[in-house]
Amino acid sequence: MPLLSYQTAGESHGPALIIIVDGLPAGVAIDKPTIDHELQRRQGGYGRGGRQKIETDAVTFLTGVRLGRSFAAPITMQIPNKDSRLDDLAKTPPLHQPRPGHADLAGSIKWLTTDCRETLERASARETASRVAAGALVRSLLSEFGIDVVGFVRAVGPATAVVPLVDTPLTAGDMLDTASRVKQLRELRDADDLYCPDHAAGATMREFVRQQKENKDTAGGIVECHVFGCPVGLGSSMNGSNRLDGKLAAAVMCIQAFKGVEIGLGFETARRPGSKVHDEIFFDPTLRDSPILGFHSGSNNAGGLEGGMTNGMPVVVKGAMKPISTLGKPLRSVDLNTKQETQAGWERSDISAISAASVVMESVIAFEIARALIDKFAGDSLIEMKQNYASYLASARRMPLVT
Ligand code: EPS
Repeated sequence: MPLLSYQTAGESHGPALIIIVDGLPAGVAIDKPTIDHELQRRQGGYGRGGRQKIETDAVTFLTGVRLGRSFAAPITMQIPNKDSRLDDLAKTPPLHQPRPGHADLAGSIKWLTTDCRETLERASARETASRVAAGALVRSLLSEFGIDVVGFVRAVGPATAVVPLVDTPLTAGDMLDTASRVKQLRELRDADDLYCPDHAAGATMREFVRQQKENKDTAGGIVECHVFGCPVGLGSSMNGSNRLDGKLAAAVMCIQAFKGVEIGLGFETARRPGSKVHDEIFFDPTLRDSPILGFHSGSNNAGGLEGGMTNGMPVVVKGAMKPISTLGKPLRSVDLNTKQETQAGWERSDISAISAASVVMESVIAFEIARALIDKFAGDSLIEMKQNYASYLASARRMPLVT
């Protein structure tokens, strides 16, 4: 049985983006409206450039779906590019002036060409539409196990959002009903065109982005993602490569323009004494039948991950996105043909894509969690996975087990 994986293909200005997802068990509902909705969210947000006015991203399924469900075959999705012009040299000319911060210089040298176009077509954040499609596809598997993922913009420029719904530690009782919390968080986020649930902070963020536009500059920011409902024990501490925190960090760091990732309290853990970092453990017998099996904690500094495994608390991941590297007032660079000082090339771009980045991060995290879920409860079909899940929880509740 293959582990869950995905592969993307397609250039920013080629005919289409292609996504192949392999390893989804049989019987998972294919929710095209959710996938298309997430693609549209990725296209939105304050500070986006002209490309998003051209495209209306939506998937077409080419393989692996029958009567609205998976049947364990590889699933191929296609997203057409309306702005397709890869071979049109008049509209898509060679670019010889690498943009500082972009893949242009390293890629051109790596692939032995002075035309940065070939690197940038694939390095472009247009590719993130594919990752959003892959992540949105597996959300219907996660929802079968009561797992939900929600991402939002935490900080831009001088503003940092205050979000009591996730900043206040969840009580044991809260852990039983995270659905209403997720719903409220989504509503607050979706009411803001920067995808920030704290609307006062969102207004300051917008003003910062607007100023960058005026200055012909760009903005980055911090995005945050919470995963509710993970059972205890996804991931493993047996080998570094099986640790879920490492996999999540890799997935986030692989997003275009991301420069940092934190889990839970992250870098702040390094500054505090142990007693102010580690989450104490309590047991409440009335919660024994819940997915957290009765164990809970008054804080979540670990961000739901200890020893590379989920511990039942929400998984919390933050990612730092640098400012977009195509500047309206270009930085200095060197012409790859003449080696003379020049200005960096200019391509149509965004002032800020931080809102889109929150959707992309949510998607890659959803995919990693789905992969870990399939690793733990492996089955060829959803029915088998659910039986394995129920049997695991039943055994965990019966502990200490007599063998
Ligand atoms: C993007 C598509 C790109 C850029 C942007 C994000 O489209 P185009 O190059 O045709 O304008 O707008 O990509 C970058 C910022 C980048 O550095 O590549 C998208 O769909 O998200």
